Amino acid sequence: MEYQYLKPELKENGVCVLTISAPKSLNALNSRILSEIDYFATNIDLSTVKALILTGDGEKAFVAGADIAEMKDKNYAEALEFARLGAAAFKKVEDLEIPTIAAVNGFALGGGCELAMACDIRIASTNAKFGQPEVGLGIIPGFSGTYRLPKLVGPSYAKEMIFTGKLIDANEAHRIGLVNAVYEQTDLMDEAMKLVKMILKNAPIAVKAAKKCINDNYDMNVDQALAYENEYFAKCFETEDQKDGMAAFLAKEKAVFKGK
Ligand code: CO8
Repeated sequence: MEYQYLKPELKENGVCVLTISAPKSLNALNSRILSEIDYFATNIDLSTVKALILTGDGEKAFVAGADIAEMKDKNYAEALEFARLGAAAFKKVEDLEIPTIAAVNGFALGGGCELAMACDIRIASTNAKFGQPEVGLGIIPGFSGTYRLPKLVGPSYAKEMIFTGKLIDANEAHRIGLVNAVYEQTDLMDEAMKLVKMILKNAPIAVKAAKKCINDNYDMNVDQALAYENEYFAKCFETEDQKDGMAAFLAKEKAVFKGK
């Protein structure tokens, strides 16, 4: 697929910066962009790409939501198809076997907030604004916001955001746990890169296993979740990284992991 709206750039250490670029509509998600995100997540070459930073083009918006102009005349069946397209694409982003950071550089509204929430970690610029304003348009979050927002901030803040449709600023998003940190916009991408580099110093198979446990455990009961974690913990002992990591610690050295 030839990208019209995505700009993937491979940076140092296998870090891919994926920029969503539809600046005339503040990077609003039309069905073509959703298909491109789905294609990107399906076809990403994990032998090359070791981490993903997702951001929006320009200084004003990460993603200002689903494309309202495209949605406005949809009927039930078309809306269902559109919702499923977005939800499936975002689930593929969530399931990527590499760490993903949303660098939220402005408005992250509706589908934009939902896309950020499909990433592992969110950091924001001081001008970022978050919201789920759908009920003000006569709809509800349709790209998994009713599922992921309560997981991140708890049901009470999630309901307040979704029922009121109000926008919150980056500091408030930080306070309620929707973002991990807030930076000046000029520093945002450097900070995202620093965070990724800290993660990439660690054993990649272990980071991947931790991500899988955290993501999958949420929907299990406690016994299943603990057994699942036990299994992934034990599997780490079949890796060279575990042997190298522990040997390096005991030798008072820094491990250099091979990802094997
Ligand atoms: N869709 C389409 N176009 C948009 C969107 C959008 N979500 N957001 C902004 N734009 C366009 C504007 O129409 C405008 O276009 P033009 O220049 O042609 O008039 C351009 O971007 C610039 O926007 P503004 O002039 O409005 O810029 P402001 O700085 O005045 O305001 C805001 C910025 C506050 C971000 C404002 O644009 C806004 O409120 N946008 C809409 C935000 C919103 O409601 N988002 C949620 C959309 S619904 C959604 O995401 C549901 C997801 C699940 C769908 C499931 C479907 C079945």
